[in-house]
Order: sequence, then structure tokens, then C-alpha cells
Amino acid sequence: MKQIDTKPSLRLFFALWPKEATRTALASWQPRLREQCRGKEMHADTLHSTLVFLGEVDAHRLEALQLAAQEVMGSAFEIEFDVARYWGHNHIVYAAPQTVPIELTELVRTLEQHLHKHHFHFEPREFKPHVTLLRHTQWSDAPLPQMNTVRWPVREFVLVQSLSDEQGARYEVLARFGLRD
Ligand code: 2AM
Repeated sequence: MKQIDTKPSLRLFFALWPKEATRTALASWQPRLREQCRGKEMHADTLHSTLVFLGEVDAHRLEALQLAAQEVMGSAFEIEFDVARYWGHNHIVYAAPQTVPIELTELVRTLEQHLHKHHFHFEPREFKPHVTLLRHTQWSDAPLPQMNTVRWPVREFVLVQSLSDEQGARYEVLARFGLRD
């Protein structure tokens, strides 16, 4: 039986999940950055950009959560990940867009609104779009090498369950929500 049926709560977040070409392009940044900053590369299959991190949610509220996300009428867009940066507070190296598309800001704002409306609670955080590429790194404020821009066409967002096992964190996409062209 799948864990989703038996667990009283699930660790969940909403994210943008890349298709193969985008994932490969993002993963191609990793070796050069790792040479510079050390640390551990995120497995290519796990690369994503979190929109809203919910944390633990009662399993019986999963359907209501999906209905809340279905209400979001977002528009498709393209995002360009064009800079590698380091966060000292959690020792990660990540890909970021220098320009955040208005549709993405709007998508997160609307998603948060609908989640609140349906009584889902999460930490209020300033939205900083990023894709974590390396964990456990050590770096300074010095700029990281310039990377080839990754153009990511976004036509959907997803609900993801974070599962932990002996190998570490593992992610499972539970549901997909389309964006309008
Ligand atoms: P990160 O990549 O910057 O660590 C699953 O853990 C996803 O949710 C990751 O992309 C992680 O971001 C993000 N996230 C946001 N807030 C989190 C929190 N409080 N705890 C764990 N992950 C969080």
C-alpha cells in the first residue's frame, strides 16, 4: 500500500517541476559549481523550484488542498535562470533568475491567497525563486562563475510530497495544475 494512504500527515510543497531538457540544462551547472564550492550535488531528478512550502499537512486534507490549487487561474510563462548564487544561512548554491516574471509573482500570490482561504497555514516568507543545485557548500560573497542561461517554459505547477528514507529526501509529484496559454 502506498504511504499516502496510511500516514496521518504528509510533508508537502508546491513547486515548478522541470521537464527533461530544462532539468538537464540546470544539472549541467553542477560540476563547475561543485569544483568551486564543494558540497553535494542535488540529484538531477530532484531539481525543482519551490513556490510554497506547506510542511506537514493532515492526509485527510489532501483533496481539499488539491481543490484549492485547482482554483488558481494562472498564466503560462517562461523564466530564465541566468545566475548562480550562494546562501550562507543554509549553505546552498542555487540557480536564480535575475528578472522574475510577473506571472510567477502573481501565481505565488494567488496560490497563497487560495490556500489561506481554505485554511491551510504556512510560514509567511518572501518569495525568492531558486533551484537548489548543491547542498553543504562553503562559499563567500564573491560572485560565482557565469553560467549558460536556462530558459524554462512553465505551463503547470505541481504538488509534491517530500519523503525521507536511508538515501535522504525523495520527492513524489502528487498532482499537476495547468496554467493558461
Ligand atoms: P531549498 O531548496 O531552498 O532548501 C523541499 O524541502 C523544498 O521546500 C526545497 O526546495 C526547500 O527549499 C523548500 N523549503 C522551503 N521552506 C522550507 C522549510 N522550512 N523546510 C524545508 N524545506 C523548505
